[in-house]
Amino acid sequence: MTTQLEQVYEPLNTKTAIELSKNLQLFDLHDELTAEEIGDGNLNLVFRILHIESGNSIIIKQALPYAKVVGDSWPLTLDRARIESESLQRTYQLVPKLTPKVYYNDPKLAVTIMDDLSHLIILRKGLIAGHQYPKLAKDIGTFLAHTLFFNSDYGMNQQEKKIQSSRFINPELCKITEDLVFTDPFFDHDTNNIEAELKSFVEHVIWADQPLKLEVAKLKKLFLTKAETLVHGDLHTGSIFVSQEETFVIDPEFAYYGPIGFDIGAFLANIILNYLSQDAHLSDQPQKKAEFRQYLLDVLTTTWTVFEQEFTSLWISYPQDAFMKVDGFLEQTLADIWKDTVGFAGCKVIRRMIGLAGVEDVESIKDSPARIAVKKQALTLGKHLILNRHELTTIDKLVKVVSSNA
Ligand code: SR1
Ligand code: MG
Repeated sequence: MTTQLEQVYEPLNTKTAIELSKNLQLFDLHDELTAEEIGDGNLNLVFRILHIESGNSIIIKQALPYAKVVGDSWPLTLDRARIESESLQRTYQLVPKLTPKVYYNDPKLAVTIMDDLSHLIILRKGLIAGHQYPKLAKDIGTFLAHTLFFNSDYGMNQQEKKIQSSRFINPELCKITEDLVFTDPFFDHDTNNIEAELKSFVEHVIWADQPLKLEVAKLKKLFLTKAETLVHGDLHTGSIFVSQEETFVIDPEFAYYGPIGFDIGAFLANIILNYLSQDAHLSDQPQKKAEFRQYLLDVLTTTWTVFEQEFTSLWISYPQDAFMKVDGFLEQTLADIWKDTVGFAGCKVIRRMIGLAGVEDVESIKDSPARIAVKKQALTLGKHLILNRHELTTIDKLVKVVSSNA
């Protein structure tokens, strides 16, 4: 399908976004449409196109050639839009109920057109408001098991996996993660964003700790080298839409071939950060705080448990390698995934407290001493996860550490 706009890249506006959707015959030429730019992330434009009469709507997402969060001084590849589109389409093959359908993508325009999910809420916002989502943990556990298994050498033809992995070489977005998650927060780097009251704590507890740095170096090496599966690459609670009935994972522009534990660790870390933040958000409602925090702990447990059960069942049903029937190999693989998960979760917790991009869960705490207290707890906990990941061998042990640190 050709469009008038596809030859030259230029950022869309509400008018050209409507034109594009009509040129693509996603709506009729004479339909009365509205367009709204609703992107609140760090990197892209997101337009919601609505046909007022029928209520039908679509999302047009367009990558900008720079990081929106910083400005045009930080150029960023448009190829991430292609990677996001292809990742969404692959994921839709595996878990169609948990990922939006892509209707069109144009690598030159850096555009992906997909289902509009704006009847749902971004999980981070729902959790900050103290809402519980009964299907969330089972859905995310299932999402993780199916996507991480079927894109790996365990669940995909091993030659096809090599070919597929070549389409997900994502050096610029990986570099953002290498810097902002694994490197910069552990040194006095100018990308960090540290509140004045926290600076000396960070100097002593994070930057001066050489054993911590050694463990982070090992985790960064895993991120750099362990090309196990196609990961989402940025699976925080801002990348998930939810309601009481539905769960959808969006935004895989950081997708690449990396360690299985990376996505799991990212999700658990963001649940942990919300858990810690509720100390402040629900400080005047102790009963609700206890109930909501128990819900979040259950999310941690159920997510991992469902992942482990599903991954095991897929391993038994669809083995791609003769060694997968050897006693002990599954158990060893799961133990390695879990250990990586805990370490990555620790890095993700720390980066959100002192790195370039914070999280609303914590930044929205208005009371400054309460916010600093949560950040200190998070830094202490993140460090504990990294240093003790070899001993924190079960989800129950992790949950105990989270609940006893807060
Ligand atoms: C410059 S991008 C900052 C962060 O936003 C994304 O969601 C990723 O987490 C990235 O590290
Ligand atoms: Mg994102």
